[in-house]
Amino acid sequence: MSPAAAAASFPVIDFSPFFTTGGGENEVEKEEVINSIREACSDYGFFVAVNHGIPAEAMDRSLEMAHEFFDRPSEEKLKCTPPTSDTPVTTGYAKQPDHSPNKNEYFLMFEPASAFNVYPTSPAPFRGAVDEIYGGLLAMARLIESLMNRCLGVPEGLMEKFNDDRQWDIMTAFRYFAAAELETPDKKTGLYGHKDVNLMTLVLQDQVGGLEFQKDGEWIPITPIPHSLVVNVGDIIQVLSNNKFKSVNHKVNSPQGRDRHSFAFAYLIGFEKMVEPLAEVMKESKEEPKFSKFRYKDYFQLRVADLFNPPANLDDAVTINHYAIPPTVAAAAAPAN
Ligand SMILES: O=C(O)CCC(=O)C(=O)O
Repeated sequence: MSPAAAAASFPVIDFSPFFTTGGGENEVEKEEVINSIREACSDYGFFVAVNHGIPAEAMDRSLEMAHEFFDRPSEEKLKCTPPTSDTPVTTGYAKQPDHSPNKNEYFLMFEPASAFNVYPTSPAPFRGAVDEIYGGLLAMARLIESLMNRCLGVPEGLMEKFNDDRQWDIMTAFRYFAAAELETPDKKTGLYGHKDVNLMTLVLQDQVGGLEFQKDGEWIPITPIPHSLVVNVGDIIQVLSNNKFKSVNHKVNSPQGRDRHSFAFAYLIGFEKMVEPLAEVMKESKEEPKFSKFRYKDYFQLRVADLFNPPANLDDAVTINHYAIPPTVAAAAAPAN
């Protein structure tokens, strides 16, 4: 789908002003991008980024490598698991267990320098390709974070300073299995509806489709735009922004006829960080805090437990509302001006 046609269904933001040189005119265009991000993050909780500076060839190469890796026999893929797992999530290859509502297999890694990563030895160019795309996605996440900082009108660099630990960002390559025509609807969930337990997620997807975001109760299919990135707000930005930006429910439907491949980059914060609405955001908007303070690690662990052992009723899964302050209590807790 072309960016212009897609823009009728969901926000598409052109980042080229940040990747081309220009005079004062460029500053005006950059400001327009920032306004579009502000609108998209508050109205939709997501947007699609085009002309974002990650080379198209690097995106194609990483998807191609993921394709080749997942096509290898199971015994070979299963060699790609760490000897022990003392990390917040386990790196390497895994397939969702049969009882899981999620019908996919995946390869997960931390930053390329992490000693916890376990890469396959074949295809040989796999490591170079995924390390390269990791670098591109991280750079883009950092740019978007700095722009969100501006959107929120808080002092320059505040979010970047708060979010200064990069060791646990997670990139996952997914293969979603094609569903057979006659399978029951519960077998057609590539990834069940969820909001992300992070600051934001950046997704690079192939042209198969299946990713959907919810807005006002309706599911919006994100028809793939070649070489675009899908960016969504996660729970932590929702808390830091005191509900100005919304973490968004999304899911992946199992594709028909052929498998779907994607890379999802989860931009996290340090696990020991205490999270609460930024004082500067509340000062700016003169609002009361809408969430109580919590340690990121505690929330992350609750969410990961649900992910690997989903409750029988998925509506019972833990969400960020676990920490929401009911409006009447919030009003009473507000600092006196
Ligand atoms: O693979 C995708 O397109 C989406 C992945 C996703 O929803 C996630 O990582 O939270």
